[in-house]
Amino acid sequence: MSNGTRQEGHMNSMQQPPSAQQDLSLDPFWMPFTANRQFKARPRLLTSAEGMFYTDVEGRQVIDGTSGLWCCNAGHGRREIAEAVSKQIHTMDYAPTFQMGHPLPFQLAERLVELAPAGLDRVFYTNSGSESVDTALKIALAYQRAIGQGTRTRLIGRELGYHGVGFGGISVGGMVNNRKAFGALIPGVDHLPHTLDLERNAFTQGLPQFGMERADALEALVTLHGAENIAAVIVEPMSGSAGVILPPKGYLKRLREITTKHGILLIFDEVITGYGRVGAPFAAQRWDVTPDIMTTAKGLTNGAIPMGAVFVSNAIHDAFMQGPPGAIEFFHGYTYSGHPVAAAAAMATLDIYARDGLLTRAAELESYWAELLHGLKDLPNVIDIRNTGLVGAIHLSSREGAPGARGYEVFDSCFWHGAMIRCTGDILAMSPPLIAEKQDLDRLIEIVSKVIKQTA
Ligand code: PXG
Repeated sequence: MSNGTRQEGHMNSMQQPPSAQQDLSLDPFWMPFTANRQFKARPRLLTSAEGMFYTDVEGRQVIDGTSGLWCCNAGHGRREIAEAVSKQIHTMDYAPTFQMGHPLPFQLAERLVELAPAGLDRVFYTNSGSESVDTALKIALAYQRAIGQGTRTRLIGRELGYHGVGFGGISVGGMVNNRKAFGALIPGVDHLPHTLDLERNAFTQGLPQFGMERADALEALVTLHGAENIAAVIVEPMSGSAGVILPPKGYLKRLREITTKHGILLIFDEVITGYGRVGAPFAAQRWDVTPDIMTTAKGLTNGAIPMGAVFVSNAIHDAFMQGPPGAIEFFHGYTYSGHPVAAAAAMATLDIYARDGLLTRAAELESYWAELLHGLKDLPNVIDIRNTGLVGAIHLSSREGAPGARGYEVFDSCFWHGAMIRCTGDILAMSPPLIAEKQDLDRLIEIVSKVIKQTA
């Protein structure tokens, strides 16, 4: 398999010794959101997963501090999901949902709307968070047109927002590296200011006290453009990817008030916050603010099979159901919208969430988790600690001239010490599976604490 010219990306004895991986070529796979050359020089390779733990190629146990990528909320190796997937793939591997149907996505939608905030009674399926976001933005634009508000074409996102990687998502998103190489993006987009405020809010447990007034920037945009030109505002109730940035107290309610007042749709991107992460099925319920559209993915299938779901209010859905009944109402959808195998995985996942009470478990663990996290306050280079539900961030100061270096080193070293966390710049983020026991959280924080102390 290997040849002399491509040795660089192969695992050899200088790198990792595992016998089974000796022949693995690391070259052809161009890895996403990864420093490919750095990774391939010393790969972190996982081979199996059970409960709270991954096992790597060397047989090392690595505690999962991030639920995969914020998606394996019920932990790993859930037999019920594997069995549901296997049964479905044997019964019917695939069936279309364009002008055809099969029962599973209907049954799933019925269960999903029971979990969702009251009023979000319609579900549109996608395969990922990025597709959920682009779907939501398209629904918002087409809805405004359907109700005779066709001048409402502008979209508003937020600085530091992450809404996936489609052109819609990066246009409303606010993380510079995800945008700057990709041209003009979609036109007519503005951004609200983000709500990270270390000066006023550092080391707050739970939602920060200060910053609600940052929602008023929306009024300024209405004054600038005219409400009649604005279709929708999209925000993550809690920004995950940018490093766990929480909504200040009263902020989301204020956004709801301003959007309602001006006929602007409010979209919550709950790709991370959905399915129990912040202590309720959705952040909308935890913080008691109901959007018009809600995007989800990740935890919907416990990460086992790709699937996303966009929740939409009846009013929005009904605005499309006009004209002759033989007309297609919304020219949008994916080959795999409502895929039977993904739907089966989602049904089994919802069964687990319900049976084990996982969608509210983060609320039960929240204060224990907060105490553990905030116990790291006095470690070197720690400038803020943030938490809600079963999410936490440790914000490290940046090394002079090398932003992100310290964060990456801690992340990498944690892995070799047996804990998987995430880093974004110099912010360490954690979101353990909702099945975590207190001793799992202890173990995770112990490793992170040790590594922070060891890292200059
Ligand atoms: N919206 C939000 C709020 C997200 O967090 C997406 C959309 C896109 O989802 P897909 O399924 O297209 O990736 C996300 C994804 C991290 C991390 O470490 C976060 C995400 C993905 C990968 C890593 O913070 N969020």
